[in-house]
Amino acid sequence: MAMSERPLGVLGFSFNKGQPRGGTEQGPRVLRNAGILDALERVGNAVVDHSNVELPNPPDEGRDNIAKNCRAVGTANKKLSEEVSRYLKKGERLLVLGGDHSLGIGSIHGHAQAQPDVVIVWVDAHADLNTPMSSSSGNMHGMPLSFLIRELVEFMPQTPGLDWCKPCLSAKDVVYIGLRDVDPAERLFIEKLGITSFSMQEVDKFGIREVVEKALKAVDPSGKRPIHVSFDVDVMDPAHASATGTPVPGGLSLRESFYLAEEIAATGRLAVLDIAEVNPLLSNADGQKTTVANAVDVTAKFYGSKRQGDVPRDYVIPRP
Ligand code: 4U7
Ligand code: MN
Ligand code: MN
Ligand code: MN
Repeated sequence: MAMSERPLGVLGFSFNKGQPRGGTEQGPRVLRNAGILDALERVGNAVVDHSNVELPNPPDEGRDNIAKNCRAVGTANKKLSEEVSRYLKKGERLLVLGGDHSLGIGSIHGHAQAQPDVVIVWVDAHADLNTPMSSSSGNMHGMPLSFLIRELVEFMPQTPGLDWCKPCLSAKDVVYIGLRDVDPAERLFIEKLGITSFSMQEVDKFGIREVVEKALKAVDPSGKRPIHVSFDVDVMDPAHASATGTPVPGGLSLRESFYLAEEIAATGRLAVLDIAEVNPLLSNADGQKTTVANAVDVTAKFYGSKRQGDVPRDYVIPRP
């Protein structure tokens, strides 16, 4: 079945322990309340809401590890990985609503179990490639890719809660779009491993159109492999997404975000989309509203909503 005809499963990942601020656990609720399911159905997707992933009780952490809350992050993501791979194997596409971006661990790990030839488009102001040892914050939302990329094993310590997570990606399967706040070790890893990356500087230089084209070519010249987009809302400029934990000035405009999503939709190969780091407890009332509304609108573009206008399946022109 063509990818875009598969049912679209929606999984909430109500989780905040990959970073220090409360609120990201409310991401799935505020996105659903803002009508995300309806927006997806309107443009012809067969949406199946699997509700939120049931998370195990958070284990005792102790103070023995540099990756903060690693047991909670590990056990929650193990569950997410299992659910993602189960629904994909049933033939669904999946939308994962975060939750903080540590969800990349479970979402991508699960995806790779079901579709080993997956390619990753990481859309973020940050590279999220710190190892527990290179991280200056200890926050695991800044580390997910380090647990997934094979070439990094020699830099990875044993991390309690994450023993189940065996790296499942090659560096060449990953491409970044939107970077503008990258730590020294992350920059070195990107260079040493040859990860393709389009920072905001390249967006300025080439324009979003060429960046998206080059990014997809780099990661899959054949244009045949399933795509996993991990979209951190902080990739958008804080003018459009201020209700998030680590906003960085100088980000994607709403139009660039829409264009990126429309082009990914046009590939017909989007298998999993993560929407991460919406935090409705940050910013102000206006910022919260626009962040959630923009996240919903961008998500709809990833699944076929168009700026030229949509005609819902059951629409009938009113007659006198
Ligand atoms: B997000 C940071 F140091 N790199 O590791 C870190 F700048 O999921 C930020 O992209 C990580 O929002 C941001 O803590 C993680 C920091
Ligand atoms: Mn980020
Ligand atoms: Mn991120
Ligand atoms: Mn962030």
